[in-house]
Amino acid sequence: MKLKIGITCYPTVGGSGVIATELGKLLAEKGHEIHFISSSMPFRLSKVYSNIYYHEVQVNQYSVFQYPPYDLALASKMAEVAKREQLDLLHVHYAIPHAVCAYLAKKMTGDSLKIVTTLHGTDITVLGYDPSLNDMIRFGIEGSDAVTAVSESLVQQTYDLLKPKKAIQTVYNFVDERIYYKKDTQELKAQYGISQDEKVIIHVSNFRKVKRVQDVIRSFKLIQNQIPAKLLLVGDGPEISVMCNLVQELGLKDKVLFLGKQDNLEDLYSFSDLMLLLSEKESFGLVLLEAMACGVPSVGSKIGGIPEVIEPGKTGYLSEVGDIEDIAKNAINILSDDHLHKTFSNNSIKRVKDYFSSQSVLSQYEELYRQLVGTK
Ligand code: U5P
Repeated sequence: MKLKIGITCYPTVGGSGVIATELGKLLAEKGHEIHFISSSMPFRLSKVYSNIYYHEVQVNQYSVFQYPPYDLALASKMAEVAKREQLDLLHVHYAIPHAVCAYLAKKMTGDSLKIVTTLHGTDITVLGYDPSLNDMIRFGIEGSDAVTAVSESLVQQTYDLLKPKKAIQTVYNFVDERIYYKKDTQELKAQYGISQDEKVIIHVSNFRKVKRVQDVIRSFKLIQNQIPAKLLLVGDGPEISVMCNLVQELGLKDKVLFLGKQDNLEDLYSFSDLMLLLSEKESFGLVLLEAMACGVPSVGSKIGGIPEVIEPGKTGYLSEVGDIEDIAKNAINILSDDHLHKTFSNNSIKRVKDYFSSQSVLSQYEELYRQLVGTK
């Protein structure tokens, strides 16, 4: 059964945009017709697919409006595309505003269009606490035909916070194993001026406060006291200059490399020895999964969806948020024992294959679509 699927996401760098785009590509490879409906081109859609279409949402600024009506422009674009292309369903990523826009589009097109909403985190963990948005998020969830969330923890948090009368199913994030696997990138390691005997610790994020990059830097300080190591900080965001100052202050300038935003992260993961993700809120932690797929063990905080990704004592360790000493102890444990490191590395690759493979996640979404649309 081949379906016509509209996909809406925030196409900026971030886990939800990556997953929405990767899912669209995988669905297209299975023969489904995919229509991305968003304000700009999803960022990882870098080549031409004959069955992927892109419909840009344009927001006009009329003088009668004090604010550009993005939500309404998106809803009418969804309705227009759904009608013209005879879409079977809209799969939207983020409840606010996308699920609500999809609901409007459904009502505008005669009610037969199905809506699948995937919750990625911020819509619940941040917006869910805003009483002025609470009812709207719940409305978006309850107005969807099916709702998924990227971790058990996010499902639970959604029920606790919003108490929606709707079943929410966990469908984990995934990585494309054709891209994320361990390659020989030792040459690249040398180009960064990192010597063979130095361990490489990597952190990838959007450098927002919630990621607690200061904990990455402070625990690295303790780690490099005991083990020759370099820290790669990848990504960009509001905290970057604060972090540059901290590195300077701690005398780590020669050991911390700020790489900014990067593509082809698999090349960097491939010569890394440890991933640190020490956020205070994280609904999943896609970068952990990407690193694991490249054989990198990890230390993460014991919050949100991270304990569903890292298997403590097998693929890495969990520490309490902000417990720098424990984080450093766990990191040193992995980095100082080659045998343990190898075991964790192999276990990481296996865990991704067993629980987060693209094909198994793709099948779960396809099954969900089939249940909604029936057999055509
Ligand atoms: N990302 C990049 N380049 C960067 C920083 C992040 O491609 O410089 C990607 C990560 O690879 C990941 C996503 O897929 O953005 C961030 O996921 P999350 O931290 O929002 O879960």
